Amino acid sequence: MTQFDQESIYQQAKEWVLEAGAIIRSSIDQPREVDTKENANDLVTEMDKQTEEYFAKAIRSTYQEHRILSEEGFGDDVQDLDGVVWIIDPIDGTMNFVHQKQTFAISLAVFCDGVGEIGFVYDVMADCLYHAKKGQGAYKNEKKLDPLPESKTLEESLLMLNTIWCTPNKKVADEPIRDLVQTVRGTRSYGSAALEFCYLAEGIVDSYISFKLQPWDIAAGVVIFKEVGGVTSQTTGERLTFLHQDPIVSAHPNLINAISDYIELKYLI
Ligand code: 2AM
Ligand code: CA
Ligand code: CA
Ligand code: CA
Repeated sequence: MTQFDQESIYQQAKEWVLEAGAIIRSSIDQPREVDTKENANDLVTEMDKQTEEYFAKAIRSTYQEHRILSEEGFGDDVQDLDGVVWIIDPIDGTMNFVHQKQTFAISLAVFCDGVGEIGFVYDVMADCLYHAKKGQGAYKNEKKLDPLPESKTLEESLLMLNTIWCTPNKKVADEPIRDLVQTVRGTRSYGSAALEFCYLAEGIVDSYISFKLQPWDIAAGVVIFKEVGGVTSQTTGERLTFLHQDPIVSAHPNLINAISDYIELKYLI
């Protein structure tokens, strides 16, 4: 078993997350170099790269044996989760960062032998830090978050999803999604998966479905949400891989049951 000093790594990671966030915040109004990746709406900026490089340098100079799984290419070629792996998205919600200058986050998780031990999601412009250590509860800044309520029904819940999936779409079976949308009280879409998990943890929204999230989009949020009793799995019911893109559903277990009763989640992918 790998040695893991949860408290000291947590304190070090927190310092780096707050520092990286302060740098982004101080340059929010500077002109951006915006490039595209897989398609015209898949954006990346110099600040995504600069921030990831900041974390990679800091981690490598402090923890030589740790590995990094991250979005923008400064990490390692990670094919398994043995040992200590930092899973990092330097800016989650790049479209929000570019267009709205708010509602984006740094997402940083530390896993040990495949187990999520530490999660940080930092809403940079709000200066709001969501954080958790495995087994010790989830926090929004200094405030401990309450366990999720047991009794909420689908009809009184808010569902987060990408509204484009409710329109005819070759990749996703849109009819069950439309039925679900018509059953819940309302839908929301915030544009940052990491923050969406934190809103679940806060209890201000209730369930989340997304089809193509990467490990760095979800790792920290999953650690945080689990601490209030939330469950996240693949839409097939299988465990998350944290190694490649997974279709995910996330909610209190009772709501996950209600969603899977209502529509066959396995048909959604
Ligand atoms: P990103 O901003 O780090 O790319 C947007 O709905 C959410 O989905 C964000 O968390 C975004 O992360 C994530 N996402 C994952 N893959 C994406 C892609 N190919 N294009 C746009 N957003 C993506
Ligand atoms: Ca991206
Ligand atoms: Ca992301
Ligand atoms: Ca990103």
